[in-house]
Amino acid sequence: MNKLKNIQITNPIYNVDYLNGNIKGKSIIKSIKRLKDLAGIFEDNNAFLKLKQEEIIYSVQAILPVDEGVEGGLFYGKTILEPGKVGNEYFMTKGHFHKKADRAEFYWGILGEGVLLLMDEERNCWAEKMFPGSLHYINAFIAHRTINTGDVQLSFGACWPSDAGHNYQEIIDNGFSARLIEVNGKPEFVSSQK
Ligand code: M6P
Ligand code: ZN
Repeated sequence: MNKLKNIQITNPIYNVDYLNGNIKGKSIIKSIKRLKDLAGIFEDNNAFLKLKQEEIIYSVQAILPVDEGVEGGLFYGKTILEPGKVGNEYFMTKGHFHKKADRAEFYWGILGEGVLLLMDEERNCWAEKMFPGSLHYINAFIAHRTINTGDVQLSFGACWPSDAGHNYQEIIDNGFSARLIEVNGKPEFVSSQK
């Protein structure tokens, strides 16, 4: 047996705190979405305008080991979505199709409870429950949005191809065909005008 002295065991570049999903390591980017960044997403615009526009609705931490758009790499993210509502509609992410629409993604629940809203290109919607340990395979060609239905922050992880990109325009123009609102203290889907 020859000893290989030139192979070192090093610490990994990234770490995940398993209690809260926080990621640590080199060049992690953070982006914040305030209420004002979500104009046009919620149905009740009067209720929207009455809320503090600077309020943080969600923040994303992400590891981008390669440049966005590069084929073959992976991105890793963690999102914290605050609890709350605009009128009777729960706080949610903008949601998107992928720019390269044939790219898939994994989401998983870390803390809190919520709903993953999914929509195909024919605008058919369905939804999966999110909770600590839930795991969601989001197929290619499927738009995805997360919704916090609980009283505490919803944290979830994500992993997606580095060349997937985000197509927000379709959602800004036409929205999802279903909205999740609170009725008698419980989430219920209603059809969406936009
Ligand atoms: C996850 C990933 C990211 C996405 C983020 C927030 O972390 O899907 O790509 O940016 O959620 O969602 P959105 O881009 O729809 O605001
Ligand atoms: Zn995505």
